[in-house]
Amino acid sequence: MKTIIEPFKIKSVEPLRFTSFREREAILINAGYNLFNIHADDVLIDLLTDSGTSAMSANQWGGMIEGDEAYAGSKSFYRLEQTVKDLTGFHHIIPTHQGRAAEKILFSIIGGEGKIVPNNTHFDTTRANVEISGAQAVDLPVPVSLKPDVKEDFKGNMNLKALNNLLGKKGPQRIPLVMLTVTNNSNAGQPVSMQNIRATSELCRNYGIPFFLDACRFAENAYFIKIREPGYEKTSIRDIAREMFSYADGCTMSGKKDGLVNMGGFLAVNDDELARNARNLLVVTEGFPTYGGLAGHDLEAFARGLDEVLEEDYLKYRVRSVSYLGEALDKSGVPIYQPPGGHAIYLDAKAFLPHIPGHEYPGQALACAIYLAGGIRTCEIGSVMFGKTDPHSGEFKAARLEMVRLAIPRRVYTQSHIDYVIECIGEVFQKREKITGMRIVYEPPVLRHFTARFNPI
Ligand code: P71
Repeated sequence: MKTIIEPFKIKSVEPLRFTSFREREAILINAGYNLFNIHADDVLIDLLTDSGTSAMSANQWGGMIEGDEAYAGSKSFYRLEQTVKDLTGFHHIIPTHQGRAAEKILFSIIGGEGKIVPNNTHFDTTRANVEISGAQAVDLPVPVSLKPDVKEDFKGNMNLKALNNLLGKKGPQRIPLVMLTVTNNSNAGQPVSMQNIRATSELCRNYGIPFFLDACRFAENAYFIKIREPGYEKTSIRDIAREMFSYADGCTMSGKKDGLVNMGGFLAVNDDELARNARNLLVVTEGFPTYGGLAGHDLEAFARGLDEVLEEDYLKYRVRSVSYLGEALDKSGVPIYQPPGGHAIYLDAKAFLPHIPGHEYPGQALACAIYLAGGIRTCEIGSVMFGKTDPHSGEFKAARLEMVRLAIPRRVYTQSHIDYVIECIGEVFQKREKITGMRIVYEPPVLRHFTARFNPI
């Protein structure tokens, strides 16, 4: 059969609430045109993020009941620890409540003034945690990643030439670690090839610099390697993932993505002293080293999720259903970042709204227009998230790309939900000339996209 179906059936359902166009107009005004401020109840299809929004399996829910709530030495922790060790081969597994807590601990130890951290592309929280330590976060994506309409297999790759230059110039004194984000979320969820992971690792080794993965979406990345990279067609996803981790000295992980859980994360490292320092910080901010910031039932569900996510039927459905959305939008003429990523479709807001300049935030304008048209919540990944306005001179620095992300929660929406999204965005595209830009009327000092407020121009 050619039809790829959801490889699950639905046991428990959650009703959706419909709102009218009029209601949504008022909701947007109240929210200061920031979709993070909208009550989830007022959202019909929520594509804000794929983070922590997965539907858990019956097996995971069963595990929640069995979760061991011991303060120290929980059985569920040891189960998670073993699962992660089997998968990654790392020596020390340090649980945290989510990915950014692992980042905070890692960069508090190895970051600091004068340090530089290269990454294929930092995601927002990673960048914030590097910068808050006093260090500088440097993005080194491959040049083709800046071309939304060029279809290539591994547009998430690290720019090895640029990395080599930087490592040669600054060396291990200034660069405490190199990170590679798989898949590359800020670059449209594009995968990184095994060849690129291996080469990045080798470069780091030559300079004596530790190499870490930001592993949030490691399973989706492994699946892309399987279907796109010669030589991996017959390798199991687990073995591909193991090989990916084998090149690294550690990783940060948000379990809220490919861990298939609503809360959870970890920091994994090989270095004994780094692990000791991390656990010392952990007890102050997160909790005892056998639970981090998590309940026993979270640890249990996380361990089970990390096994389930490696199932090939699941990953085939996952990647195929995301590209189904991308292909349909493309057919309607809607400009998307090509090719479709693993967890999301990214609309190219610059091409969608060529009449809105960068400093009027075309991505934010488009995200609001989509909510207004059909109650669909998306996320701007452009100059609101990654641009900057100098507080003194008022000078505006744009992000490299202006995008709106349609992130697909795992195992949550069916094909007809996605068909509704396709129809709605097609309609917005027909009426795109009417959409106007946005002005920021309030912004906080860091991670402004979460709480900024806007007005249409
Ligand atoms: C995503 C998120 C969560 C998020 C962040 C900002 C705005 C909206 C939603 C989180 C990531 C990530 C990567 C590559 C680390 C984190 C932090 N992504 N690295 O994509 O994508 O993990 O959320 O568990 O703290 O929607 P955390």
